[in-house]
Formats: sequence, C-alpha cells, structure tokens
Amino acid sequence: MFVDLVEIEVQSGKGGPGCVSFRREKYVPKGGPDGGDGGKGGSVYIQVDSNLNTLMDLKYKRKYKAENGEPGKGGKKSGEDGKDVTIKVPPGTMVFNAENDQLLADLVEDKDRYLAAKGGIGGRGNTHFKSPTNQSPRRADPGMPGETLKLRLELRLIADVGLVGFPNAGKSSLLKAMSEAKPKIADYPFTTLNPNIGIVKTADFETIRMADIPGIIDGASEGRGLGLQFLRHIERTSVLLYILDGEKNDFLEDYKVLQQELEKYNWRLVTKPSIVCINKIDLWDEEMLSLWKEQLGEGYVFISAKYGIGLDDLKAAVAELRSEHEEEKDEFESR
Ligand SMILES: Nc1nc2c(ncn2[C@@H]2O[C@H](COP(=O)(O)OP(=O)(O)OP(=O)(O)O)[C@@H](O)[C@H]2O)c(=O)[nH]1
Ligand SMILES: [Mg+2]
Repeated sequence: MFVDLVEIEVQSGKGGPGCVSFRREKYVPKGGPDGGDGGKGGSVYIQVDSNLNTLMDLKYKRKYKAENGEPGKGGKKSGEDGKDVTIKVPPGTMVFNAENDQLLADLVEDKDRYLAAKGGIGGRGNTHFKSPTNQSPRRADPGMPGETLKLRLELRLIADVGLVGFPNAGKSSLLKAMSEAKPKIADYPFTTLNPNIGIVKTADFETIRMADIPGIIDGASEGRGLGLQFLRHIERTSVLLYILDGEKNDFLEDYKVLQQELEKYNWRLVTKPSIVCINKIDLWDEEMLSLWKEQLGEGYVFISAKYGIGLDDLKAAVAELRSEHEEEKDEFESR
C-alpha cells in the first residue's frame, strides 16, 4: 500500500538522575562522594532510506519513544545512555509540526537525518558537588525531561518530470517505454492507483526521474475520480509532460480540463515548463497525422508509447527543457 501522509508522535527519553553515593572502603569510615552521572535520554531521529518509497510503515506504528537514561551509580559510574530511535522514511519526506504547520525538515538525500526529539541530559552525580565547605554533598541533579511532539510527515516524491493526463491516456505505458519501471497497464481507467517513478536515461547519459501519477478527470478538484491528492508528487518537478489520448477526437478538450484542474490545486503548476504529447498515433493514418501536425505546430510531440514511435524525440525534448529549467525547481516547492 502506498501512503504519503501520516501523523506520528515522537518522544525522547528522560535523562537519568545523578547518584548520591559515598565511597566505602575498609578502615575509611566516611569516604568521599562517588555518585556517578545519569545517562542521557535517547533521541528520536527521522532519516532517509532510499530503498523506501512510501510512509506505509508509519501508518501502523504511530508512537515512537526513545529510552530513558539510566540513573548514575556508586563508584563514579555513569548510567547507561538511553537508546535512540531512528524512523526510516523515503526520500522526499517533509516533516511538519502538526500543531502549527511549521516545516521542520525537508529530507531529500539518502541518509539525510533530522533530530526530531532530543533526549534529556543526565543529572550530575554528587561527586560534582564536593566543595571545601561540603565534603559530603548529598545533592545530585535530576535528569532533564525528554520532549514530546506531534509531527505530520508528507511525502512528495522527488522527480524531474511529472506525467499528467486523463485515465487511460497512456501515462504508465510511456513510463514503461522510457524507463526500466514496470507499472501496471490496462485498458480501463484508474489502473494506476499510486505514483510510480522511473529513471529515464538520455542520449547524453544523464538520468531523469519521471513520475507517473493516477489519472485526472474533469471535477477532480471536487474529489471526482481519485481527486487531486497525488498532485503533490509533481509539485517539485521542473517539467510537466501532458499526455493526451489520440484515440479520442476531443483530446485538446482534455488538455484544457487538465490545466483547469491543476490550476485549482496550485496555480504554479500551470506555469511550469511543459511539453504536450499526443499518444496513440499508431491508430492514425498518415493524413490525419500530417493534418494535426500542421494545425498544432511547435510544442506538441506525437508519439505512440505502445509501439515506441517518437520516443527519442520526446526524450530529447524533455532533457533539453529539464536542463533549461532545473534551477527553477525549488521555487515551486512550496505553495
Ligand atoms: N494503440 C495504443 N494503445 C496504447 C498506447 N499507449 C497506451 N495504450 C493503451 O491504452 C490503455 C491505457 O494505458 P495505460 O498506460 O495504462 O494508461 P494510463 O494513462 O496510465 O491510465 P491510468 O493509470 O488509468 O490513469 C492500455 O490498454 C494501453 O495498452 C499507444 O501508444 N497506442
Ligand atoms: Mg497508469
């Protein structure tokens, strides 16, 4: 199951209390203080694991608590530190404070790590309180408390190019044809229920991450179909690839609807650099193809994902547009 939004609670451990203790040796009736410090409370970290692509595991386990530090001991021995807890998340996970919506971390690269709740420090044992006037201090510090936070984690897949189209237009077919990804393809709408990512290799040995998301229909912004919930995954892309279904006579109408729906979700999406491709041209005859080419002109690419027609040109066009606009990617990240 694909999950891209969860709320969790994290709690770091308390520091262990410092110890009050005195040295006991034969023939030394009253030894000096030897109470050790309390151990540090464990912290809770959130860390990227690039093998993951969903927040599913967090859906089933909502609370994460690190261990408390152990109390200090006699003989100047410190208590053990509490164990940390590390929550693994996929690349592209954004961490928000669930209470005030503040963005706390945007975890993108593998191993990126965020300290979500810091463990309390351990209390000092009574050895620290010995002074010329007090050789037998009975004082030690308590450990510091841990912290508890409610967090919202939102996954926005990291991709360079996002595929947008009506159900059945051939988005997954295109992803399959251009990359090593193996998404499900079928002749009914809403075959794709979760985003897929594929790595496209260009002629210049560059790699482009392409995201295929569930289809969008008229009224998606009002919740029709699968709604617009998956658009968050293409918010970070630098380029959008609209895919229109050449089997339909009114495919240009679909293009308008797609833009309207995207705009309702986030107007910035429609200002992104984009390429429009018309798919399934294998179903057209030569005459129809040249008529449409003439009518639409520049900016439209004619392809057949299923039979591999026009894909090299499309790949080149995507690569060029991506390299022109890569630096703008970040500007679109927040709404
Ligand atoms: N003739 C022809 N059929 C195609 C082409 N590309 C895709 N199809 C067919 O169109 C149907 C839908 O393809 P998908 O790739 O699953 O479409 P999708 O846009 O991912 O659909 P959803 O996941 O439902 O949004 C399948 O039956 C494909 O075989 C093409 O270039 N030519
Ligand atoms: Mg699909």
